[in-house]
This record gives sequence, structure tokens and C-alpha cells, in this order.
Amino acid sequence: MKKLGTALSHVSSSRRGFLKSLTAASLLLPLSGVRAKNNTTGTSTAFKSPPLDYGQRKGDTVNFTLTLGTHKTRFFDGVETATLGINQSYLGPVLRAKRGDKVRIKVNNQIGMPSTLHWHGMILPANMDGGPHQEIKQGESWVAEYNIRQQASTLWYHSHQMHHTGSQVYHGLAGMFIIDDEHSQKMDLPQEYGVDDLPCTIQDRRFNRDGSLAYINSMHDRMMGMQGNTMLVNGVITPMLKAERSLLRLRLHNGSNARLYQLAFSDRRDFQVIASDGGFLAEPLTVGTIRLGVGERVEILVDVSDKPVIELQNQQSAGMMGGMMGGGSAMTIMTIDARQAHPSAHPIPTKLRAISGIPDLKSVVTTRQFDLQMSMGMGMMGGGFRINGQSMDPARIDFQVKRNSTEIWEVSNGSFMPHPFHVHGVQFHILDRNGKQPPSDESGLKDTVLVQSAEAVRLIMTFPDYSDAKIPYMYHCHNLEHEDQGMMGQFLVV
Ligand SMILES: [Cu+2]
Repeated sequence: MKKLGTALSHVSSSRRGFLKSLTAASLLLPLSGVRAKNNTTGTSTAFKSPPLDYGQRKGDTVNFTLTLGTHKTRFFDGVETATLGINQSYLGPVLRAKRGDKVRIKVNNQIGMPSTLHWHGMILPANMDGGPHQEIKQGESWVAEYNIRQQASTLWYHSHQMHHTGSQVYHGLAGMFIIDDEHSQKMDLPQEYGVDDLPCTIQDRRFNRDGSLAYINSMHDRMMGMQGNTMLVNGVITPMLKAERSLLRLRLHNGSNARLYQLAFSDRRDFQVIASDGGFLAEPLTVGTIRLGVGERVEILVDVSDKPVIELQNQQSAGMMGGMMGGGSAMTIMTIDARQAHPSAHPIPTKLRAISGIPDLKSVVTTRQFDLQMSMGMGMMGGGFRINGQSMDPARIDFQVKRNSTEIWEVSNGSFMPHPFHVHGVQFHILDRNGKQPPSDESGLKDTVLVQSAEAVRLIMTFPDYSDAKIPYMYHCHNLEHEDQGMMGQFLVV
């Protein structure tokens, strides 16, 4: 357990006197610059894998029950923080199902306001997507039922409540969803959950002096999206992972509201990327660092057989954008202590699996343009976040696509900051970035793509074999504050 007092002592050497002198009003000011690290004692909070939920199998259906609720969470020693959680006080269980399963998920809303639960990355019918059109009122329930048809991958789920997605996710309404398949279970990879196969939902948060979560205190938060100075993994502040095996598989998930990560280990060791958003790459890719935009996932293997103590860090580079994105120096995300790690039975593989190829360009029926736009100044309060000049309107369908058809989407960003672009209901391939082949870690299936300032990214996607003449899927910036302020649109698959 982190001590909030330890964090506060960075601000004042006489914490008690300092705290006493605070007025009630100033208790709500953000703790700028405060890190919840416990460097003075050398102890750290233990890494925690969320509970694993396989559901209840009845015939051919796997039943899950998720209850969204209001809770108190102890991020700091002796301090209770008001949070939202799913079957627990902050975040939710890791749901797990297999390709071929029919899942039936009952979602109960007990948070005191309307909410939704969206299955990010899942290929499913529009009315089961859990977007803004599947609102669940306080005290009511919603049942999502769909067949899992896609390959093994690390997906996630989160609130998608119109105008409140940022706040609800920030306070805890999110979790991971792992899909297995007949191949993935036989692969010679670490797959002992919580031992050598470790979910890592990475989030940054900012806390007020009273321990409550700070959410949007300034125009900067509204413009850049909500970023914090405290790093959490699975709801634990800068945890310590005592590695039990010498080869670790980390399912890294950027569950932050707005922060872009450039992940690396503190000793700059190489690691292998084995999967992206939609599943495995064809072969492991050895890298020293990897970029992870909001909503993106990557699975990596890291060999710690040399028994190091290393940190997973955000190496956000300095410079104008780095500074504006809250970076400029390495931030510790978690520490891995491998001194007690036993040798792994798994080698680093040379091949993974054949990935579904890029659709034939001759099959493309339509090419669409999406221009991500931000206008500066006070105008932003009134819909300055747009796609193709338009702010999200639930009553407007932006376009229709044909089921089973293949399209190219060209997403360009003329604004001054990056935007992670996400499309519901499909997995896509990245054709090119500014006309150049994307990096190898982006060669697999994706559902979210970071589009840098002055960049145009072409995506190719085949829409699912589901249609609905009335209920749309969403596409949007996954910087949740941008999404909430209108950088979103909707399309029908017919
Ligand atoms: Cu954005």
C-alpha cells in the first residue's frame, strides 16, 4: 500500500502542519508534481492480476454477470478514494472466452447514473456493441449476447456513455477481455495466468490532496485530454512484480484516458512483440521500445533470466510535443524483480502463426476520408473537436457500408497533436503511414491506430457479416476527452 503521506512529504517536510493549514477548498486542488512512490523505505506495492472470470458454462452458452457500482478504493495507505468498479472496487475482472463460444453477459448498472459497457475490438452485431446507443439506466440491466468468431487476442471493455466516457473510465469502468482459440492454447508460450502470463492495464491518474481522484481541472485537461502524474497497473500504483519465471508474457494495455506511451525497460533491454490489438503477429519482433496509444494493446515476451531488477518505463521523449503530452523524462510504470525467477519451460519462439492477410486491394469498393480536427481557443467548448467538420450527433448517421464489403479509410490529422483512431465492430490492417509501410509491430490486426499530427494513415477493413438498418457502430478518437467533446461519428452496416 502506498502512503499518501509519503507522497505529500515531497511537498512539505512537516506533513501534519502542512495538512492542518490546508483549507477545505484547497484540499480539492490537484497534487501537482506529487508521485506516489515509496522510495524512502524501498518497499513497493505488489503487482496484482485482476480476478480471472471464465463465466458459467450452460450448454453452448457462457454466462457472465458484471455489476457496475460505486466503491471506495485504497490506493494509498489509510486513504479511501471514491471509485467506480465492475464486480470489485476499481476496474473489473479479466473476462476469458474461446473462439466458438456464445457469450451472454448481463450488465447491471448501480452507479447512480446512466452507463454502458462496450466490447472494444470485438466483432459483433451493432446492437450488442455497448456503445452510446445501448445505454443502461441506473438500477437497470442489459444483456449482451454474441458469438466469439475472432482469433485469440487481448481485447478490453469499458464505459462508452455519451459525454461521460472519460469520467466513467477514469474512475474505474474498464477491464480486459482475453479471447483464446484452439491454436493459441497449444502454442509454446507462457500462459499461466498471473504467473508468467500477466495482464497489465496501464493508466495514469491524478489525485487531490484528500486522496480523491482529480478529473478535469483546467482548459489544458480538456484540450489535451486528462493526464495524471501517478502511474497505475491494474489499479495498483507503480507496482512491484516479483517474477516467478524467467520468461514473462505481458499483455500491455493502454487503459489511460489520453496518455501516449513510449514503453521501454530501464536498462533498455530488448524484448519481443508477439501480438497487437487483434491477435498474434506472424513471428516475434525484437525491439527495444514500443509506442502504445490510448486503447491499443500489445503482447510482449521479456526474458529476465539474467535475474535483474528492472523498471517498465514510459520513455516519452522531450521536446514540444513530449512536453505538452506531459512527458520529457522517464516515468516508472512498474518494477520487475526477477531475482527469484525460476527458469521458464518456454523458449522465445521463432514463428507464431500465419496471420490473416491484407484483403486484396481489388476487392475495395469504397475509399473514405476522415479528417481529425481540433480548433483552438474557447470555441473548443462548443464543439471544437470534429471529424470532417462535424461534431458527434447521435441523431445523424454519417454513412452506410455494406456488410462483408471491404473499404479503405484514409484518416488524416491536420491538428497539432496525435489522435488514437478507433473503429467499432471490425479489425483492420494498416496499409501505410504517409505513403510508407507501417512498422512491423503494426503488421497484424488492429482496431485502434495512432495518427500523428500531419500524418495520413490508410486502413483497410472488411466489415462483418452482421447488418442493422437502425443501430450504428461508432468511430472516434480514443482520447476520451476528445471523444466526449465530439470527435466521434457513426455508421451503419447494412
Ligand atoms: Cu483526439
